[in-house]
Amino acid sequence: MEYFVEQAPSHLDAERKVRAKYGDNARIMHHKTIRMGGFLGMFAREGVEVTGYISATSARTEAARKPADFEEEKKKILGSVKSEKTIDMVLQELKEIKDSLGEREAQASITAVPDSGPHPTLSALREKLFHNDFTPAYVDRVIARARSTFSVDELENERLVQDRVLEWIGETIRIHRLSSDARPEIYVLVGPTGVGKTTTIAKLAAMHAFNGSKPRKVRILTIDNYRIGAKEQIETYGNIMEIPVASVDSRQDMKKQMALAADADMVFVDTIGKSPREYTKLAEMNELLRGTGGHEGVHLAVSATTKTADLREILRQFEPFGYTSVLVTKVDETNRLGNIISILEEKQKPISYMTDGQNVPEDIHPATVEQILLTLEGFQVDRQMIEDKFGEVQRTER
Ligand SMILES: Nc1nc2c(ncn2[C@@H]2O[C@H](COP(=O)(O)OP(=O)(O)OP(=O)(O)O)[C@@H](O)[C@H]2O)c(=O)[nH]1
Ligand SMILES: [Mg+2]
Repeated sequence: MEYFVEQAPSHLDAERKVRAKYGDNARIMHHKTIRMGGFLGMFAREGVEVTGYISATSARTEAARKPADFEEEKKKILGSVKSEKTIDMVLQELKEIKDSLGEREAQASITAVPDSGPHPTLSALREKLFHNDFTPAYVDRVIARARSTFSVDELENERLVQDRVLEWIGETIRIHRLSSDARPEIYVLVGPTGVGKTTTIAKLAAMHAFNGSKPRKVRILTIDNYRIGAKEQIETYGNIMEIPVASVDSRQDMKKQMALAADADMVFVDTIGKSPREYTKLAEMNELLRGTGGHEGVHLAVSATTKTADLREILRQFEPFGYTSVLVTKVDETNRLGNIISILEEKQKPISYMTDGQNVPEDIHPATVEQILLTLEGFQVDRQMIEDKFGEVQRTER
């Protein structure tokens, strides 16, 4: 079997290149993102490398051609043989060959189930999904579903296809809303270093403390006493917003502070940024957080700019905290949320809030399916349709 490896700037270009070079029998098995061009590692651009093989489905045409050739061969052979006996033997042999050719033809017609390659609408869809950083497994599932859902005529209607696909993507997004009856309601934010936890805690505290006609009595706790300036950072926000801030450094201390905050409606807890690989420190912090009375209110902050593999790792390493939702920060720094959508679906985790800037308290919004779909590049989102489908039924977890 003949194999090939081709590189191109995009998936669509790679598919076109393969079709042009190897024809319709080329089958792409694997694709990966690579760095192309550049000099000494600089100025390299992102591209894709596809690997595949040339399918043998052309056997069908070969087999179809054989019966005609067979008659010619028969004439030639019969013309060259002398005795009757020899002719009988040759005829028998020819019959056997003919039977075996018939089998091959039947076989070829089975293996050559019409596979005219991907429809252009599906190729374009695949390209758009990859462009938005959806994982290969997610893309394959969407394409397989599209292939089995749409007729050839429907595939000609790109708008219809993309509207349905947006609905499918929307169905994979789960939304979490704060709806605890506990008083005070506790919101602990854990996550890797520098994702924006402290800034987000300040935004959340402000959002609820100055909630128009329904202001809530809010407290902030921080367990980050170790790094220079960390405590001051959250205290500065607290002072400006006139929200009390206290620091905690042990499980007992946490219990004490929780008792002191018994009159509050909500307690927001900022934590120390931890690399998901600092297992011991993560365990210590987990122990300290138990002083809040449980895991109910733990949420994980991840940055929208995190690489897919790292995202998967972070969600796994913070699992012992029993986080109930994921809060996505720095959405303003990327236009590609496909990796977030794919990994949250993979891990079956809901999303609660999204932050999109450094301004406190403005740059935070409760996540909605519509808002997430609107970030996708290359898709025209029919807001009314999405609102009708997902507006009311924002699934909640807890
Ligand atoms: N662009 C952008 N920057 C943000 C956002 N949220 C926070 N930041 C910035 O990210 C940087 C880190 O924010 P912090 O709130 O200190 O992050 P942290 O997770 O508390 O960091 P550690 O406590 O060190 O783990 C700051 O410069 C913030 O202004 C956001 O939504 N968008
Ligand atoms: Mg911090």
